Amino acid sequence: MSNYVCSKCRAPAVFRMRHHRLAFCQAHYLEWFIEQTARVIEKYHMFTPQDRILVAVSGGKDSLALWDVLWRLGYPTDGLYINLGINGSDLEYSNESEHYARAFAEQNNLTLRVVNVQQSYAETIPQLASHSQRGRVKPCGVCGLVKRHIMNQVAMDNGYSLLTTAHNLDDEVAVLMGNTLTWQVDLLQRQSPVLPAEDGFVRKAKPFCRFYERETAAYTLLRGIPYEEDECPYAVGSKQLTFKDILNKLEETTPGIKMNFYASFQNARADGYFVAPGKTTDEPTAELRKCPGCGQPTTSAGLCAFCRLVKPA
Ligand code: Q46
Ligand code: ZN
Ligand code: ZN
Repeated sequence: MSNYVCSKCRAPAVFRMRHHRLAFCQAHYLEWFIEQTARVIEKYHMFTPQDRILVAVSGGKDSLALWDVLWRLGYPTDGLYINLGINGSDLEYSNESEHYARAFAEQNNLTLRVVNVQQSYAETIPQLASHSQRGRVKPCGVCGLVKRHIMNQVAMDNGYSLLTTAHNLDDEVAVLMGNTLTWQVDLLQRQSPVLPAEDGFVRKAKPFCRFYERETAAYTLLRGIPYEEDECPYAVGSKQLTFKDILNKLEETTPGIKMNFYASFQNARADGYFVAPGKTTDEPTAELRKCPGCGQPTTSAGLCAFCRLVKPA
């Protein structure tokens, strides 16, 4: 890296981005990263300082970086940490992650809301998954369902106008690849950097959707934010990671291909390529009803999938 100099001040660079043809020293990288986030927020009309923002925080590098950048930009934010109860003898993944989320909030004098799945619903995610999985090994489907439900519920119950998540470009293109391979038009239609609020659903935004994973990691490291370095044990061998590997190989030979894939897709989406007849781009394709159990919107005729899965503790 010492061969490169900062594009702004000519000091030795600590981080280089080939696809942008930029390299930065520590101070100018942190500055650039915050400016780029502000640009994305503006470009997609994500939110304004008048919003009350709930940041989904996992204790990992991306979500803590997002919370850090948003408060530095002056947005009013609270964090939400969901303890999934994924704790084993080798790795107390959920408890360790909670520790990092709490430490960050404390250090920066920010409010963190914590929902403990086991305390609220009597069972951990692996336990909930074990009797609803029909032989599947990974609890990720159940985990995703529970997290989406809790995030929306906490946001709606506490008057937040917006939920932000720290999905980065690598996450987005891996999902895009999966949805494209199976040609899930309804999911493609809704894979947007920002989803407007609709009856019972809070507005959602992904301010990091145009950052490569290594860029968000560099921000967290250069800012010196302690975070949970271990991955969730259930992430190993996931389809998402396989897609990420393939896309990383493509990126090595063609720098910028991930950004191109994502940006071209967003242009096509904005041009209405994935719109069902008679719909606008952000409308759900299926009709929604109110769940009689929790009040959240659902496509089911009776209880929603979450209420069928859990019983309050
Ligand atoms: S936390 Fe949950 Fe992920 Fe772990 S169990 Fe799967 S979905 S891998 S983002
Ligand atoms: Zn510099
Ligand atoms: Zn419900």
